[in-house]
Amino acid sequence: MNAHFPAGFRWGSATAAYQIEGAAAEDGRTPSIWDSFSRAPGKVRNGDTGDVATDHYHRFREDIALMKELGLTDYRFSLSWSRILPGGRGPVSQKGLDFYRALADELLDAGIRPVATLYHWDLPQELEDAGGWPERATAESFAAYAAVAADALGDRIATWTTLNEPWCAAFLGYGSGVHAPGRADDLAALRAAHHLNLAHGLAVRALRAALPAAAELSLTLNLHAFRAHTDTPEDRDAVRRLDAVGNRIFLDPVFHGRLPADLVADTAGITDWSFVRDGDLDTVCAPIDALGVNYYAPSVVAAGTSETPSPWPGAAEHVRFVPLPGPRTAMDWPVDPDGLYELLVRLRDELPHVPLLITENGAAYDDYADPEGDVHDPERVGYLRAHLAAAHRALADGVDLRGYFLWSLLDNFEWAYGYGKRFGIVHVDFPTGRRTPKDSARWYRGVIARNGLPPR
Ligand code: IFM
Repeated sequence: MNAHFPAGFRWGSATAAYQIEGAAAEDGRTPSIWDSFSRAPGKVRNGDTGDVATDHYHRFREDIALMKELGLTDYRFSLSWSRILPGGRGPVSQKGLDFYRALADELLDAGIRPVATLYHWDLPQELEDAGGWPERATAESFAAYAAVAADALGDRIATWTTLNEPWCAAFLGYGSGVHAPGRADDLAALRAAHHLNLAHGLAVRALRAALPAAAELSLTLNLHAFRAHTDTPEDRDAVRRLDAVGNRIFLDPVFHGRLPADLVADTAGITDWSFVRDGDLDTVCAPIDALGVNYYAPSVVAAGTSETPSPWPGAAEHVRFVPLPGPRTAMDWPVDPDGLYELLVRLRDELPHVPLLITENGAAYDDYADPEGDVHDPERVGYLRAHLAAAHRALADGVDLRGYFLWSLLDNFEWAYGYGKRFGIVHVDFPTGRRTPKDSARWYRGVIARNGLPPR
């Protein structure tokens, strides 16, 4: 197959601050909800925390050298809010800003475009103590933080993402409680979703005011690829419900300035949505330059009932998830590249004028360094090849896809799974911090060098 990508296609990899930086209490950084959650007994496997993680805070130069070796054109990372604004608001930490300045400079020197995400789940604990994302004030604080970051870094960083996967922040953080801050409250989750949308819109306004006109602004969503188990009206309605609370709860406000009417009806037993104020939805739908899509696996759904507490308010009592047959990753997620194609084509049809980036895609496997110090990960290479082929098929079918960011550069802190799940194309020996590129890193380097898939 002659799968070449368009000239200028962006080849990146992605990480997030809490998952890699470490230096949790250094240079003025204050705790985030993940520092607290990972210390709460039983919340994260093995009691792992991000205190040290991959120690990227001290090793970023070595990591950027690895990125340069790979030939990355772009590197997607997130800023730690409480490293820049200890406590989430108020005085700025110069040392925090200096770290990201140095990181961006090193990237630019290596010829790699920095792509900064403002929020990848690490809400400053003080803001959670004041109510967190269910409260409107958090969205306002986020806009102030966005302005600070843009003022300080806008001369070096041209590509900005407001939020990463607000669905997870709202529904895993406040709905099922399996992520920080660990609250299980349907109303809080729906309020959080709206305030995350509002935070995005307010931040877009703040970024536009502070950044040069050419700056590229985006939002990253983990859009769900749902398939009905059968073609019955009941199973199709299960998809509709999940699509409302999983996808359209973000897509409709951000791109159309409205709440999905069926979502409002489905959740009427939980809320009347009166926390959405006049003008909010206009703020949320401020124009952006690209949509980031994170994709790992699809879900097959049928009419039924899900376990509670569930991250699907208004849908959980009406849907059940049907396991997909076939290969699975170490996360027990199915390997199904067609889901990526389906999602991209849907977005082509629904948002024809919005350029797309795949801002995360990748797989965890049980990798280990063999006695020669090599890490052979043929399953990951297979996963990546199949998903890039699906992305290429989408391009051929008219999807305006501008780039691909592999998750992840390094093995890292995989949230509630701690260090037990390895997504990196570079192996990290956590006790020593030693980095070893896996076979998949060499394979990805080949993809980037030829701007296409190598022969098998
Ligand atoms: O590690 C996470 C990342 O932080 C957000 N998207 C999914 C990845 C794998 O679970």
